[in-house]
Formats: sequence, structure tokens, C-alpha cells
Amino acid sequence: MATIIFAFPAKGHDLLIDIEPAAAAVITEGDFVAKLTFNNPLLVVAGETNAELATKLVGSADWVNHEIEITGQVLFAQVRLSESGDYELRWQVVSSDGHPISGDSTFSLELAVASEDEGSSAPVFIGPALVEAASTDGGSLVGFYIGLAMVIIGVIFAPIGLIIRRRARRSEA
Ligand SMILES: [Cu+2]
Repeated sequence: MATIIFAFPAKGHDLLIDIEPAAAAVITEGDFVAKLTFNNPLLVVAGETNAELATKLVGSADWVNHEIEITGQVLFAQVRLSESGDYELRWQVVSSDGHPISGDSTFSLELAVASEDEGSSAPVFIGPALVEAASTDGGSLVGFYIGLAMVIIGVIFAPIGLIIRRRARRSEA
């Protein structure tokens, strides 16, 4: 769309002279204020929505409009994104000569990945494993409790057994 507009260099059209985030920028904060600066104060008709800024995740079909505010030659848009990825940005304003102008841009959002995923080396608990084994065997809860009881007995008596054996060995010597 931008190429069509710039292919007809009509007199008086305002030009976008700065955009934040910059084209193809990589940002790490999903909550940010996009700032578009034009070379002339934009035309704002009170009570009319004649300007907009929207973003869309590449691959998605949904454009999301963001709340905007125009101050002189600057358009501010409060952008709130929660998903990392490549984004398209499009804007439309009314040039100071009364003609609507529009353009687009791109940026990438790289949100920090939560470090909770690193807890994969959590200690293994015997209980749930037994439940799983019992259920996959099609066994009832009785089977589970028997298994659990055996584990408990094993945990309690295995060390005792070792102690007894050690003592026995010692007394033999
Ligand atoms: Cu014009």
C-alpha cells in the first residue's frame, strides 16, 4: 500500500519521518507505545476516528487495533501484545491537506521465556508412578494399595534387613 502512495508524489501529503519500533526492529517488551512522527501536524477532526494503528501476528488473520492519541505531528499508540513472533503494523492518518495516508511496517517481539521450564529434573516420587502402573494394567485401587504397601514395607524393612545382615556378618567374624 505504501508503495502505491509514494508512487504518486502528490503535493502536500505529509510523510512519515520516524517510526518506533523501527522497521524490522526486535523488541522484548509486549507492552509498549508505538510512536509515529510525521513532517506536519496531523489533521484531527474532533469526535471522528480518522486515524488508526493496528498490528497482526504474521500468519494470523486478525488485525488488532490499538488505542491511539495524536499530538501535533506525532501519533502514539498503546500496544499490548502477549505473544512472541513477527508482527505486521499498519497505520492510517489524515494528512494536513485532508487526504488519508497510510503505511505499514514490521517488527518482531521476543518475550523472555519463563525459567520455570528448567524444573524438568524434579525428584521422582514413587506414588504416582504406582498409580499409573496400576491403571495401565487395568488393575483396581486394591492393586495400587497392595503395591504401595509393598513399597512402604520395602522402604521400612530393607534398611533393617541390611543392619541385621551386617550384624550377623560381624558376629560371624
Ligand atoms: Cu494530499
